Amino acid sequence: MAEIPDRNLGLELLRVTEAAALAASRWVGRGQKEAGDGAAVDAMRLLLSSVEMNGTIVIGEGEKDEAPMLYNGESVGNGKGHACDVAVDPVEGTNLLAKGLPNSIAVIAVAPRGAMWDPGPAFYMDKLVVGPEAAGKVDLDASVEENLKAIADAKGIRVTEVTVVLLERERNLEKIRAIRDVGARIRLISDGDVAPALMSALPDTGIDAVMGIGGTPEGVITACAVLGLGGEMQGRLAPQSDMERKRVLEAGYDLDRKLTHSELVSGEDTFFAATGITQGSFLGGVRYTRTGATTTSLVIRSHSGTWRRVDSHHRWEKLSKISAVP
Ligand code: VTB
Ligand code: MG
Ligand code: MG
Repeated sequence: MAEIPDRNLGLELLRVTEAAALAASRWVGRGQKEAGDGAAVDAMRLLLSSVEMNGTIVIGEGEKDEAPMLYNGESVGNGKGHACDVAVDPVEGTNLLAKGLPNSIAVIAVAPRGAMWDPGPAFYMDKLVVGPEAAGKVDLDASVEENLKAIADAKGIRVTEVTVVLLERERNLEKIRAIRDVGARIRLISDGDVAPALMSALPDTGIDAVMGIGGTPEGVITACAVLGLGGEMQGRLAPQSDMERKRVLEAGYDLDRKLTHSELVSGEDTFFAATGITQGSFLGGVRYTRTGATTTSLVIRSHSGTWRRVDSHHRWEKLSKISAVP
């Protein structure tokens, strides 16, 4: 007899990121990133309380003692069921939100307790993210040229046809130059390297890789998605100040260690959900209609390898009768 299919927690997490995106969408382009972030955090917390899990935030908004802010160590979920680690970024790309620029997303990832690598005081990480075709063929320690060639070979395109996304930062200039030397194409972004990382691991998005130094928490969140999508991510801590370096070393982290996505999140039971806030290239942004709003989301479950794009239609009138969101 066939086994009874188990639950896909990701489908419940989808409601969490949808609520965060709907709340944040009120702040698109209004120049107030804290207000937008705050709205998303509140919505996320509220919806998380309905999810059946015994979760602990391991990647959150930092240890903010005062307001209930999804701080590290906070318990989330209804307390029942399996113990799990939870990583959130209620608004990944608060500057993008404040300026109304593309690709800000609300994102959450859940894995069994202890499965997520703890970024501790490490803010910055050098990253390399590719999709399933190039998985196993790239190496953070190889030259940019070798990696670009490997990606091109794996995808059956020319190296000049490969498109890489990087954060436009001084710290990434050397890599940008190296990519240009090889003749590959670049998309520079001002913020938000999770959305393009998702795109590099999904088919037919026009993005082949994400490279360069971005956030460590975002790196762990990305690893959860990449694991489920069958892509590959590698990272290495890259502190950007003496203070960060000192704190990271004191906390016992190894700056030379190359971390694979399976080290950033171990095991095979990870859930990931993301919803577009501002209009993005893969996930559409929140759009208002006469009766409510629409959202576009991505849900990934690593155990089955299933990923879904979900278009949702929200109706204010009905929602207001059954919950405080939006
Ligand atoms: C990185 C990146 C994020 O913030 O953390 C960046 O991974 C912070 O880098 O996606 P800077 O200090 O150089 O701005 C994001 O862009 C948004 O959280
Ligand atoms: Mg972020
Ligand atoms: Mg954020």
